Amino acid sequence: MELVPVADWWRDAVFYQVYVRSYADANGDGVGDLDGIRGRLDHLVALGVDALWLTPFFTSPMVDHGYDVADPRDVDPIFGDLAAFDRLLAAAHDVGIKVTIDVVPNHTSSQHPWFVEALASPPGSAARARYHFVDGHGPDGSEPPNNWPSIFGGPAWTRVPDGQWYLHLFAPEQPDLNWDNPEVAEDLARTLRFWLDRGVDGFRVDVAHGLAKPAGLPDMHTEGVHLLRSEDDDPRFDNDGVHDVHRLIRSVLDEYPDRMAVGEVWVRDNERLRLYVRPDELHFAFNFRLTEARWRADELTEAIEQSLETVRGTGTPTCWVWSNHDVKRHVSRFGDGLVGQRRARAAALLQLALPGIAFVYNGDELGLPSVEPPDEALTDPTWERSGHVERGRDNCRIPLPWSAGEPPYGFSPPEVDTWLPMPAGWSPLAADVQRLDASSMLSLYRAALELRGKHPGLSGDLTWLDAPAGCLAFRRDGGLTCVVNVTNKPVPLPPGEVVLSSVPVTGDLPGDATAWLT
Ligand code: ISL
Repeated sequence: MELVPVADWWRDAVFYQVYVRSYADANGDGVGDLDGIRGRLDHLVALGVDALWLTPFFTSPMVDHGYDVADPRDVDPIFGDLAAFDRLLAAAHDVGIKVTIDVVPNHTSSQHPWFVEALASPPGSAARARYHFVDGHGPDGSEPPNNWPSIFGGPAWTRVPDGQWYLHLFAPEQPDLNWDNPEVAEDLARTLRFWLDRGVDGFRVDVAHGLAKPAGLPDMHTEGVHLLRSEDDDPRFDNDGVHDVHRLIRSVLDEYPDRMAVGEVWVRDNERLRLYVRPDELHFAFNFRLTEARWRADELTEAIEQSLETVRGTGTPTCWVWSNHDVKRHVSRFGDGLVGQRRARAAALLQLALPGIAFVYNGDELGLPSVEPPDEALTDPTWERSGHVERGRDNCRIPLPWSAGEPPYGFSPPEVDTWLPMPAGWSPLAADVQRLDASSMLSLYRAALELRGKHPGLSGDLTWLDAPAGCLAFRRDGGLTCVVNVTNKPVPLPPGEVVLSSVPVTGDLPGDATAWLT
């Protein structure tokens, strides 16, 4: 057979985000791991995804569950070792699934050797210059250098015994790197090559809009600033220097064929967001508008139009995401219970009919809701940092239920406490239950991904069609029409044959439902 090179495999790929702690636990310690993912690759093959995004599995004290990296070129023992990673990569490639991994260039762990050295070194030293060590304000320097809050709560500055302060946009255990220091760039390039040489297919760049800091570290207005999010006028993020970092990342990736980088860019302005996907920067950027839209036709339409507008003329596809490990799951955002499930089914068919890239967060395919653990079980640093005001993101990180029964539903051995408690009542959501049920969320995802992979109707651009009030309708150039009824009343469908629908359709399209027609 002649091998035809496939251009830009990621352009219409379906990525599956594996939150490594929560996907599958092979060694039975209550925490997911790399061998666990390998052991459950069959689920991903059956689902039909093209690529994985693995959240950080690097050496880490786990203050922010791995987003505090002490060694970016090794595997934390809780997740396995480099050999386990290589085994997973090989196994995924064997079944035709690409593997992309997180890279965390905004900060390190406070236990990274660089930061340990910085603490042991005097103010003004080369070791301190890899981070943002600054003298404080006030006669004795006892006030922080500026008024920035940390994203997780509390100030973004911590004072060290000799009187200097260091910057951490996240937890104090996550000191921000100084991207004006060439050593920082060299080390990132080394990390990228380390994993590229092992064979990874690409990277998800954490806090891709952070990295560069504004000259003089000016104060910000703090009124109306929320934990765990930022607005476009926030000086902590989206500074122009960030683009140098993305050009560096791209230049390294360009040394290797067929690799890509996607940035976690929380920037809402289209013009500003578009800058991240210039030809010598990120291959594509997350667009988070769907995570912020409510289940209303006007908000969904606006989110889609703006997402398409962001990339118009750039040659870059847009990228659709309902949920990830940082936001409340969309089943819950859309109302929980049967209503949330029903809307999430409609949402899945909407997402998978849109042109571009789709990210499925582990558990989306099972229709998992967000579940708040009890206070004493919370682990997100935000809970402590906010003085128990903001519960944080544990609710969307509960381990996956694999088999029917009681917690931990086959995630870990029965007697083991999972790292976050799994709720009662998840038996119907378990993967082995849904696998056998043609009407399950899992079966819907499988059917949609199968069609997406082979149906010519799902190619080309999108054209909006007239739709009844409260509905969305569009046609792909390839000929498939997608109609989403965001109301709770049936609406007539346009002529055509229904090839897939989120609920059974006989005639009209019921409320909170999506149909694909040809
Ligand atoms: O809007 C934000 C700032 O602009 C925040 O949402 C921020 O982008 C986000 O919290 C960054 O998240 C990523 O980096 C964090 C980690 O805790 C998250 O899990 C990760 O997705 C720190 O590494």
